Amino acid sequence: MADVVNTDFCQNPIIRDIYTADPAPFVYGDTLYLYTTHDEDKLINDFYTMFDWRCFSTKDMVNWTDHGKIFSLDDIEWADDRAWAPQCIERNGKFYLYCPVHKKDGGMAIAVGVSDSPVGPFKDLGYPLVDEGDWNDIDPTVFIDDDGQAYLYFGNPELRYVKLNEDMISYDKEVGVVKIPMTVESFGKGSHMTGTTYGEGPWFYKRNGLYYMVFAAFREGKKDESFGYATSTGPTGPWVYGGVLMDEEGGVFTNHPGITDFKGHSYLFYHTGDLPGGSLFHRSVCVTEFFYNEDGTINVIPKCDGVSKI
Ligand code: FUB
Repeated sequence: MADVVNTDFCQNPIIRDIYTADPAPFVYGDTLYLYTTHDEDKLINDFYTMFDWRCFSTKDMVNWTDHGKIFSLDDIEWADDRAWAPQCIERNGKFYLYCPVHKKDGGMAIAVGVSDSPVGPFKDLGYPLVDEGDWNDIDPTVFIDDDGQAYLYFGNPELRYVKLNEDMISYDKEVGVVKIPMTVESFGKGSHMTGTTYGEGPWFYKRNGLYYMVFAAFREGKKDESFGYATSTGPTGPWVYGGVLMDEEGGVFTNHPGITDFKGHSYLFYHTGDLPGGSLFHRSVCVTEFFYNEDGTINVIPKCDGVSKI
């Protein structure tokens, strides 16, 4: 955990005793819960070595509680690897943690853990929620609109979504998996496989009537991920590219955005290689406060030392 407690400042990286990545904030009541992935110290095959998901919480952005391992590959009988970027949401008193995993029979798919508490324990459905049989099914981001319709967006290199049913553990099979048109107008001209900047790690939310899609981006001529964003007047697009949200500041190949408002402040969570021993496979979660322009646009957000107590 943060080695600075009971002061007025939360120093980045927030979590300092293990490597964490892919931050997913979730505000419930007076508490901000932060779900993360966990980069193991010891690598297998010199690749992402990630077996479980972690949760931390705070009421003031400075004092953090470590809730430990709240869901893991051991809880998902049909998965064997890659406990990757999750997101949690609540509906009707139940908490749903959407998690990409590698299936025992190959390919990536999206699992759902269900719990009565935001800090788990989460119980797997017993089968994947989204399983298209390809490698695109990663990095789920979930959102419930004002009319009650829930959406789960996900994907690398394509952004896709499903309309979740009220139960949050199934989706509208008639609509199916919808592929968002990967155009330069929506995601900017970039160097990822679709020719746009959109890479992975989408983060979907709505603010003041505008829908935001923030994502990890590949810009032309850059080797590491930055963040970009697009906006829309509807939950399913059309998306209009808004520009760069954060430059290639992580110092490692990946980055992953998580955004929330909390007690009157707007926060962007991201990850870097800034802890001692940091690397592409040993990342650490950070946070910065940021501000919206009056028209809803967001200027480029710089990486920072940390945030103040609220
Ligand atoms: O952490 C594993 C993968 O790397 C995530 O799913 C991606 O978003 C990237 O951060």
